[in-house]
Amino acid sequence: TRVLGDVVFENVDFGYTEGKIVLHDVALYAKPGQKIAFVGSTGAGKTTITNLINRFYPIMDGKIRYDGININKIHKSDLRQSLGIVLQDTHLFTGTVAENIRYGKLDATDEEVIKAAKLANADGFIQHLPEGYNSILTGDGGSLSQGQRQLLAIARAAIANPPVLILDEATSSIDTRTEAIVQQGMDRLMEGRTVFVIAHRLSTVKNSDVIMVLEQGRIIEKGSHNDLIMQKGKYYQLYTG
Ligand code: TTP
Ligand code: MG
Repeated sequence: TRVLGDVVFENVDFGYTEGKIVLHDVALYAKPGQKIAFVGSTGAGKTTITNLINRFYPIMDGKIRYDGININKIHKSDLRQSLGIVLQDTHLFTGTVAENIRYGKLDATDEEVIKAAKLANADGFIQHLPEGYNSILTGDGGSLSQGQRQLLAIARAAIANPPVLILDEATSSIDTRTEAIVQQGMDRLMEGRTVFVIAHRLSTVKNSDVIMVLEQGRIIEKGSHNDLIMQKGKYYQLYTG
């Protein structure tokens, strides 16, 4: 059974090693379909929170629940099916474009592969490759641009159709036209899912339902863009910076 996408953290404490706590008393409530953005300086704990949503590590104190169920009681395969991840650097393997997309759902049909690629805005560039969907990519995807690799990552996440999505936005600059294409694919991917995004683009942050500002492992502010601007705290400083 897949989760619906209701995710809760209650008073979560966590450290990678005994005696060094990196997240303190983190509380978080995401309703199905909500978009939650994490912002904060380097080392604040953004990636660590997404690691815990993935249950990559056991927490030290507190509770994490999916649809009210303790994360530790959810079957590993159910959790894996419920979560999609799009990271800054997509791992592509040596194989065809179709195989690289199908990695998100191994039994997907050709039609599903094309549908996911279209949703991701990847279909256009794929059609222009010499062998289309059968073109062979090398392991590092070296023959593709960074933007094209991102579009394949979006297609790969879309084909799995997960209720919960974790995004780590790229910081590196791609040209404006490509960025708009990637953004449109991302927007379509996020539609109807609970999304946790480590946000670097201001447009993403502004459009999130809840923005969580992290500092040294603590959530120091949370609210909508307008709430936080009115509050004139850390977010306001970052935004007007
Ligand atoms: P992160 O969670 O990696 O901080 P961040 O994602 O906010 O930073 P960045 O913007 O640079 O990506 O780190 C929080 C703390 O945890 C920091 O002290 C480093 C430490 N840490 C580990 O010890 N092991 C790990 O695997 C990770 C990811 C972080
Ligand atoms: Mg990080």
